[in-house]
Amino acid sequence: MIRQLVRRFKWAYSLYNIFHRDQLLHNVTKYRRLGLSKYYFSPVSSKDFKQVDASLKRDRNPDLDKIKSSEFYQRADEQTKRSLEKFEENGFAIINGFLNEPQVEAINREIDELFQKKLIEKGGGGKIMFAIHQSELLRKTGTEKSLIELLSLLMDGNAILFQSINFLHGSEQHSHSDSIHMTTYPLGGLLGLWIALEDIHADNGPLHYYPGSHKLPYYLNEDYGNEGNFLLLGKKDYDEYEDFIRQRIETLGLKKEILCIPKGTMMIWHANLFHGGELHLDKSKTRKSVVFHYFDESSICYHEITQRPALLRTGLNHH
Ligand SMILES: O=C(O)CCC(=O)C(=O)O
Repeated sequence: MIRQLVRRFKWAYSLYNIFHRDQLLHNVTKYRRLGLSKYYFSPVSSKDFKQVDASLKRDRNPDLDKIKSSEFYQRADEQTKRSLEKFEENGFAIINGFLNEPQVEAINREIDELFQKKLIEKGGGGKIMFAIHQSELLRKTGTEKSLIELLSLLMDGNAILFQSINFLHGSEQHSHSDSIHMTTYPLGGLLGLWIALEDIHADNGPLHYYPGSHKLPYYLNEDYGNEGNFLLLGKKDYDEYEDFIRQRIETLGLKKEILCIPKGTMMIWHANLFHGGELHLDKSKTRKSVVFHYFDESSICYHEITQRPALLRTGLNHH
């Protein structure tokens, strides 16, 4: 009981934030611009933005003409072009042959080597977090100029690489929107990008997603009774968020699609697209993949559930 309360005491995270001042200071001018009186170390959640003056709110409007004249689009095959054109409508785009076979193999080799040298490791849920800090190849892949230009246009902002997650096996993660984990103000300032690092079949834990689900409201703390109060975080477990999303999917009769794709193919998803991992049925197989998450540089980014501002490391995005 006491442990629970201590874990929910949201100001405890502020101490952690104080030790990461450099990665959080950028928020202060953003808070000021919106008329919010917050310190760089303060908790932040969607509730804080309800008080923002309506005239300061901004929508995101990706410009299809600019997307079509981007270098990335111009280079893409016809199927990929059609998919990019439908990003607004579907909430995702599938990019054929984003990496070729030697590029995929080189990344897999580098990941193996980093593992052997114990420079990266598997954490909870089999996730290998932030290999971009160790792997130059991954970092370069995720920050390639024409890709960043495309992502910036898709999010109508300035995309910066924030995080990578490598998987060797299917995540089996329940359906969710990334906006509960990496929320932004204004909403929609995030993109997920998923690259198959080997062929993905029905039995090695493919990704699933719900086309069009990004148009639903952004379901945040308030929607599943997890807002908490001035001192404490909400008391709901993450399972309850997942149950809430499952119920929305059932009630709305959303249709799931499953992403079986050859290695090197990439999917880009919208900040609010419901997605997750199918069961990894054949455990004798691996499912190598990498996810990159990008934030819009001018947005405020935070973790809605724990109300922690996201730590943004500089330097990643320049090479
Ligand atoms: O790779 C997967 O199976 C799911 C990944 C995912 O849902 C995420 O990174 O948000």
